[in-house]
Amino acid sequence: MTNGPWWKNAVVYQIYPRSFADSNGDGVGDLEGIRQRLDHLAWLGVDAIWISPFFKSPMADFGYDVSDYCDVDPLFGTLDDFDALVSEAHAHGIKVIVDWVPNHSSDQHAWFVESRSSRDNPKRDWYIWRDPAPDGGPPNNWIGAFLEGSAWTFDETTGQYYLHLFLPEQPDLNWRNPDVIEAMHDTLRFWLDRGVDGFRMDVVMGIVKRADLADVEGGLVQMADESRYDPPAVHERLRAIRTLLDSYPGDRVSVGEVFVLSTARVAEYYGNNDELHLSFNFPPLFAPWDADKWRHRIERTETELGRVSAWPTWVLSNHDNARHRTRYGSSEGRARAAAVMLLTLRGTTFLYEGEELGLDDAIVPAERVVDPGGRDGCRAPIPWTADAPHGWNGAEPWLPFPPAAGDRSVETLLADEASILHLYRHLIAAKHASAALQTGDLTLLAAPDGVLAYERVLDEDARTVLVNFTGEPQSIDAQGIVDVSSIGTGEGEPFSGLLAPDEAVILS
Ligand code: TEU
Repeated sequence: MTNGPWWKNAVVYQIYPRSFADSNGDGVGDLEGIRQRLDHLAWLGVDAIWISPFFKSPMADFGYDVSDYCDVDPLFGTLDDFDALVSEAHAHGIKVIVDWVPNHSSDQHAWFVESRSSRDNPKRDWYIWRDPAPDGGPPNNWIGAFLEGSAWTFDETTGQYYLHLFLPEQPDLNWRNPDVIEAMHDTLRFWLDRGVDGFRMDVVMGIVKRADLADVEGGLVQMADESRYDPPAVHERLRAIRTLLDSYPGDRVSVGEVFVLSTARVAEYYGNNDELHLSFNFPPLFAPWDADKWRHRIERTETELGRVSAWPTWVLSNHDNARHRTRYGSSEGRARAAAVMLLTLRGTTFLYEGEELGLDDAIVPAERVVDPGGRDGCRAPIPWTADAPHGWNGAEPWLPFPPAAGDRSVETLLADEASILHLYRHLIAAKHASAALQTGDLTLLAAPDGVLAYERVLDEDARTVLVNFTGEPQSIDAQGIVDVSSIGTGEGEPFSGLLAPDEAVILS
């Protein structure tokens, strides 16, 4: 309804394909499973799906270790399945965003197999190889994510170390090598030519490392610390990627996983409207459920991104962090209030599969732990039906179900008009129906302690949003008709001036 590229007003739904829907009964979700659930996603009202990696992979990092950027792993299906998914998604009015992992490949990728075969192999310089330090140890003090050991692994055959910011099975590509840049651009073209609408770009702020590979401070928090990277060189790579994307018709979008914990720094990666179209902004995701903290995060986002006219994104959960319901004390009331806030903040909304069911993290017993990064809980399978095995017919799913899987299944919540699933649907529809909620300015309003209040305005269209972060009733001086209440009371009536515990409302 409003002008501008589609992604500005979009609600994007992240699918972690292993855990979404399993069509062939092997206990792992697949592309055909996603295709079969498109009607449901269209009913929910999402504009786009972002699918976490489904490319060929030995699965050391469950797909974030890619051994062929231009093929589908047999676990998830085939390229034909992907083409069918894209065309049916488009027929449902749903765009498709795929996950691009440019920082590193799998150690099983043909490029790395060649690179490690000899020091003079033509692909040697496609990865980052260095001699040992004088004491024989790693070339610097960088730490790799997840295992928390050195980011360097020694290769016996050629007597050098290779760099991996993540697992040893995820060697970092050398983005200073023009052949690597060209080969990675080709992988973008491959999916663009197949009709994808954009890319989520994995750890994209780190693709070029500082030239001197010097020691840095900070140990385990290194991932979010740009001192290991070369930001000016990264910006240059991002401008080339933007030019490539913009050369295709139809507003293909990039959303960067810019894992830096300062919104001012995140803003840099939008460039001068010539780098990323969108970037995740993680400081709000890491904020606790606290009205003051959220007010501060919203202020920072408005100011810092506003400075460079960058369009914000909002996300509360993903496949790397405990689900927000769990983080906020496993409270359904808070999960509902958070949904009202998420869908009414100024920017593109990102949902993570299962948050619309109010899922908590699964409790994963030691013998079923599979992720070296400790992220299994938020990756539990989606319960589709009330009765076990919840639509996962066949093999036991690769991870245990989340708590109360039957009560929070799609089937159970669909049948209950008051459920959180229906609330998400109402909220998505409310966003789509209001120009103010889509592109209107956001102004924070005065509110009692524990309450967050803001207004969204575009021309004649205005909405007021009130979020009670406390477990107590709160009175607040605000006028309007209740459009949506997180607890479903008083809708269509004038606002009473009283918010129930954990209640959030949209007033028009
Ligand atoms: O994540 C990168 C990353 O920095 C996060 O894993 C971060 O360390 C974590 O969120 C801390 O809470 C991306 C992917 O999202 C992740 O799944 C991959 O494992 C990783 O890159 C490597 O590809």
